[in-house]
Amino acid sequence: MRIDIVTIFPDYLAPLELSLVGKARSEGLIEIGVHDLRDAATDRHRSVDDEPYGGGPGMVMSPQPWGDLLDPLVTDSTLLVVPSPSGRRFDQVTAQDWSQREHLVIACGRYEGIDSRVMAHYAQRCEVAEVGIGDYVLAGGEVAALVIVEAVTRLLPGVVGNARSVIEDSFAPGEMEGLVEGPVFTRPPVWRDQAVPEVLLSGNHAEIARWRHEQALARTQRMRPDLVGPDVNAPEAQE
Ligand code: 6GU
Repeated sequence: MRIDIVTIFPDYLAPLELSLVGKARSEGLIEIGVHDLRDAATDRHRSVDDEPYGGGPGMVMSPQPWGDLLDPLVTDSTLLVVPSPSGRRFDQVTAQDWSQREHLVIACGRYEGIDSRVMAHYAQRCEVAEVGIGDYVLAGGEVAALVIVEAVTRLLPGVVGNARSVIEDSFAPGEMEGLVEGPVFTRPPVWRDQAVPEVLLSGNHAEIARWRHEQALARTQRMRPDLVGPDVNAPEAQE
């Protein structure tokens, strides 16, 4: 897979040289290109934004630099990703889907966003997806691009050493589908008066799997009731 990222802050994407994504790049499991939008500006100030038509606060990113920079990057098999707080939510299912694509281009907007005609134009040439990463407002798409690249990269074959850790992730389809993960423990067996739950030391794998599922369900009910609906065993649900 190849991912091209377009931004006015290429340095913001330096973390993509580190850790899991950095290793996947050096092993040739993914190619990532970072492009400075200002390289496509035509005036001596390298401007990429202008005042919004119709008035209002802030600035809007001009279509010309976007068009000039994206034209040579986009093919009909590209998925053009536009991070935006007004996009549909980026989730694990989306990450799974995108990890099968051959080419993503991520267009990071700043200010009040990118002139809407850019998305309309490229929607005629390739698939375009506007996505947000949560219900809060960031200063630009770069952090979302980091999130998307990491979530997608770790799903590529050969990137995560233990394939089970990807399969058994929170939100991943399978046994724990729709649940967040429960608590985990490692040595020592007692730390500051707290013992590791007995069942995990029992060696009974069926019991352990059952316990983990119970814990995952309980934690999901507590932390993410939106994922499982109300707990019918909770005291306030009785009577
Ligand atoms: Cl993708 N961009 C910005 N600017 N803010 C966000 C977001 C994206 N997702 C949530 N908030």
